[in-house]
Amino acid sequence: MNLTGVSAVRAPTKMRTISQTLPFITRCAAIAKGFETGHRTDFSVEAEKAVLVSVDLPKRPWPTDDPCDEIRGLAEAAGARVVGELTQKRHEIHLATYIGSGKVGELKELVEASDADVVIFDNDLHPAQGRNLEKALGVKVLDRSELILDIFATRARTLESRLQVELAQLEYSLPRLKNMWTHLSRQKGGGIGLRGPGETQLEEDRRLAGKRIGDLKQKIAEVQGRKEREVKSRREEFTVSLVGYTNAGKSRLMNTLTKADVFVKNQLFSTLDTRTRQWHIPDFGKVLLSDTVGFIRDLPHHLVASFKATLEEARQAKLLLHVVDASNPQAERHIEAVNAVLKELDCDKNPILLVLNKIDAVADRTALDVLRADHPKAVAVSGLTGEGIDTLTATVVEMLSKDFVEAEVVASTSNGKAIAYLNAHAEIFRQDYRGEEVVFRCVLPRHLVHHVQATGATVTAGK
Ligand SMILES: Nc1nc2c(ncn2[C@@H]2O[C@H](COP(=O)(O)OP(=O)(O)OP(=O)(O)O)[C@@H](O)[C@H]2O)c(=O)[nH]1
Ligand SMILES: [Mg+2]
Repeated sequence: MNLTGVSAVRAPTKMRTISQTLPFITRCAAIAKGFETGHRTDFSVEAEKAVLVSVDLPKRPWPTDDPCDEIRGLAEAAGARVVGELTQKRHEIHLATYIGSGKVGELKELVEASDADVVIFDNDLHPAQGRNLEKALGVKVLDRSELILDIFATRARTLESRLQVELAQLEYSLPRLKNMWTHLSRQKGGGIGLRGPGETQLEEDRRLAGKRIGDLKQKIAEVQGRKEREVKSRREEFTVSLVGYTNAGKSRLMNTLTKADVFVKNQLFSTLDTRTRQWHIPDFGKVLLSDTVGFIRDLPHHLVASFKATLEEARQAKLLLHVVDASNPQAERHIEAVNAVLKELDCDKNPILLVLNKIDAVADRTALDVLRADHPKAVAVSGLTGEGIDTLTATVVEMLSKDFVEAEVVASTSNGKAIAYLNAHAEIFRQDYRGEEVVFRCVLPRHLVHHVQATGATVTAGK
């Protein structure tokens, strides 16, 4: 059988191992919650056989000649085994089923032939479309946002990220409740204007879901407040955040720079929680480096909103290192997608240094030259081999140093506060005693000048 656009069945992919501890608890909670509220929270695809569908639309064209590349990575990251793929180019979506009826027939054949348990769309479906497709295909149908939410749900480890994911999932599901119950009440013979059981249930579900959303928002606000205070307390430090597309190599770079041992894996969304480590730069000092959650194109909006607390470090960082996998043919698109999320998070005003990573793995040197030409200020490195790390370090120092001032500070010898402050935050070249006074010649972070002045010391800049 030769089905147009259907790729050969792929070899089985490896099963998820890292998320096997938490998902069970998370899922039980999700299922219990779904049971309580009557809405579908089972986005899970772990260990399921999946058929992928990608639709090319004028507004959302395929980025590569392998249209399922990214959704395949996502499905595998969620633990699914990809058993088939189907693609279609359309001018506009089919209102009822997203893809045309002929294609639905083809998809059904593929699902049956491959004995698939789930169909995953690379596009976002309207709830009614998902439902119609499920009816026609006889298997669970998920869209891209649901899949991303599932990955986040199974990877969330800290209380903070679990709260954030639950909120995103609930907010995603809430507008879908109505459709679901309208559908059921129609099945039960209820009609417009009739307050059938579905309608009562819908109200009850909405109330429960709304209450839970309120509780979650309050808890997240508490976490966010704590986090903001914690991050602000580090404002006297040099804070640098690694941001970038998922799988760009942020965690590997963090390990290379700080000799840390954070989790690195060739899969999408390995990191969900921000980790901060000290990075000692010789002749400069201590920098606090944070590794953050990766971004992806079309990241579900609710997820971005709820992950603001996790990204607080990035929001308040003095410098962002935007890491991009330069060996990926989609590097330029990844840069655009990351910039869009940074904008949404209000991080785009922070100084940003683009880091072209994985240069050891670049097969097409011309593509790298194009990237370099388009981003002349970018630094090319390999987190794996260490190539370019010295240049990266020097550039970071240069960018952070812009915020420095050479100064002469005069303090009373009894001003222990000023002396301790300078010892902690300044690079001191000379220290002379003049009677009751001590004179420091030092380099001081510009934003700390007023803190030194507040101790009663006199600061004369530019000496
Ligand atoms: N060849 C090569 N591979 C690299 C390099 N840096 C990272 N990798 C690999 O790329 C994969 C992803 O690396 P991570 O550091 O986990 O990527 P990440 O950006 O933290 O990914 P998420 O946390 O999922 O967003 C791993 O298999 C790494 O070993 C590099 O410089 N060269
Ligand atoms: Mg990571």
